[in-house]
Amino acid sequence: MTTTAVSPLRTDFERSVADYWNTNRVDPVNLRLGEVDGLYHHHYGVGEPDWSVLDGPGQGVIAELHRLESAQADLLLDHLGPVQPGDAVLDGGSGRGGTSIMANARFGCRVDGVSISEYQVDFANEQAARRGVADQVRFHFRNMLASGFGDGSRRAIWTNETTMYVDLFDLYAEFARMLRFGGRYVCITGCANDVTGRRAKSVSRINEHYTCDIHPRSEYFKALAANGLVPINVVDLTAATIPYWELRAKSEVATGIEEAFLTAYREGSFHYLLIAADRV
Ligand code: GPP
Ligand code: MG
Repeated sequence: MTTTAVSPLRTDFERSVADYWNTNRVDPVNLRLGEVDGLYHHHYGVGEPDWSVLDGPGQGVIAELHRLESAQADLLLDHLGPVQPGDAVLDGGSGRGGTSIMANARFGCRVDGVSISEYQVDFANEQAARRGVADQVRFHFRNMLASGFGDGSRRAIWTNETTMYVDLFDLYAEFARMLRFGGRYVCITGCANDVTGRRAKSVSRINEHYTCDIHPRSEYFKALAANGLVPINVVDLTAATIPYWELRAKSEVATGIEEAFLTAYREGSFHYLLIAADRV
């Protein structure tokens, strides 16, 4: 594990977030899916499920949920652009490492992941070592708001469902500093609908469940524009993620948060969005 001399946890809020991820270790919805092929994700899924898995043993449902989550990470990577083996990229809020390991497998690039959960950093480094890619994929106990990588050092940066933990203006200032000119930023996130979603109960429930603070959609575009990040693609993935939640609600690893997501997406108070932007 790589640590910085000064703790990356700067506020009580950050300490409570780190505490959530450090202590929430027995999470079958993430561990059992990860055990399918050793890619451990902390994000949701997209695409049409094979509903026939519901007629078979529970393991079939687990494998199908995992396939949809890996499809989500693949979709994110599709938007990163032509990353080359010599490039360095950054995973902001890298969790147990799934997206980072997939990025290295696809592009052969150097990947750094940062997380404020020491447990997650250790877990993810173990996965990289197990796969024999620890020299190319490294996870660090650092705060993505001040991760310390060099100016212009990154060909691409992504956040896979992690931006609801931070101030977007601070985050994109830091990302803009590290991205080289023409570098790509890709975000997948859940965000509140400015039109109808700011005070939706279902969104509040999600915030409470994960100790996060979901931003309105508008905040993303304001913060990107303020930091020289120009959107090239915006994809509303809401319809593509609803079936994942429907399948998850029927699975043996449902956590109880499924109905809140389904309600929020169906009532339109909440969107699942992919945003790709270029550093200019
Ligand atoms: C967690 O994924 C993801 C978040 C905490 C971000 C919140 C996402 C939104 C779109 C609002 P996870 O895989 O750890 O969650 P779970 O344990 O429920 O599968
Ligand atoms: Mg999960």
